[in-house]
Amino acid sequence: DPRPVRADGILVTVAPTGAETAKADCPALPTTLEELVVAAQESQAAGAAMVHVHIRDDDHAPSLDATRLRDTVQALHEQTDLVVQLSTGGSVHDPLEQRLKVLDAEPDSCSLTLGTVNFGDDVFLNPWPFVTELYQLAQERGVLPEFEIFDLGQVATLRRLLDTYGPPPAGAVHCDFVMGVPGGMPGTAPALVAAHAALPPEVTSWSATGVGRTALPVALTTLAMGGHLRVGMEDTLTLRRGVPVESNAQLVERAVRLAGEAGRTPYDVDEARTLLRLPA
Ligand code: KMH
Ligand code: ZN
Repeated sequence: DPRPVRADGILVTVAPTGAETAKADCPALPTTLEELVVAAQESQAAGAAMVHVHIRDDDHAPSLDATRLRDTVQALHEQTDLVVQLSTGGSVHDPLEQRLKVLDAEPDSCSLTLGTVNFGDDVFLNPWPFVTELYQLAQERGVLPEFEIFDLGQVATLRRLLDTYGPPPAGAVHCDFVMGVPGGMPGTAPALVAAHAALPPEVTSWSATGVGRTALPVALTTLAMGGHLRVGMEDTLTLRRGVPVESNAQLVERAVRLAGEAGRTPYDVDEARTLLRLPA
């Protein structure tokens, strides 16, 4: 049976880097391992309990290098207490085979996007056979999948996935709505209400994030609905019009402040592990 978790808590996930922003355009973006560890430590101190990780190579370009991924997971485990989630989405240019190999780095959790979606001028490819292979791999390896939902139809794919392959390894069905991507669902209150209403009953927890200028409306709607929050420079580079984000911790601090006004305080890492049914 799942352990109980505090009802007035909130899971804050930080997504510090992503694959879309160039270091040259945003020097504050953590692209080296050292910068990532500092961002993760500061984010944990500010109230984050999980980190969603994309790594970069020596030229600050997105990478899925196996050794680098392993070293990153190890460094984050040694130097923070955060739940470490590796992105299997990578960048829109990463081949599917390489995205499956991400699990070899033995993260606590991996992202698992439930379908293909236009992504600006590009396509973020997640065909059904890839989704099922990644899901079965996560089940075999005991890695917690975080189901990423970019569009309403992807909720139906979660239904099909659970019906066909059964529940995730430890039973937690954790979803994250990524809203406001050009090509996906808009980052608006009505879109979040509709997507949330369509979730299967097996879902045990959910968070949401809005990219770009939708960050704040999505966060406020999520708090009103009792969901959890993902924030970070992967999704948001300005605090408000004309005010650049200086650090990931700044976005975590804002999320914690808003959650506090809604009567909720951040889960520490032990509580987050309870919520996500990960080993203590
Ligand atoms: N970079 C996007 C193409 C994920 O991390 O799983 C995909 C993405 C989702 O960021
Ligand atoms: Zn990502």
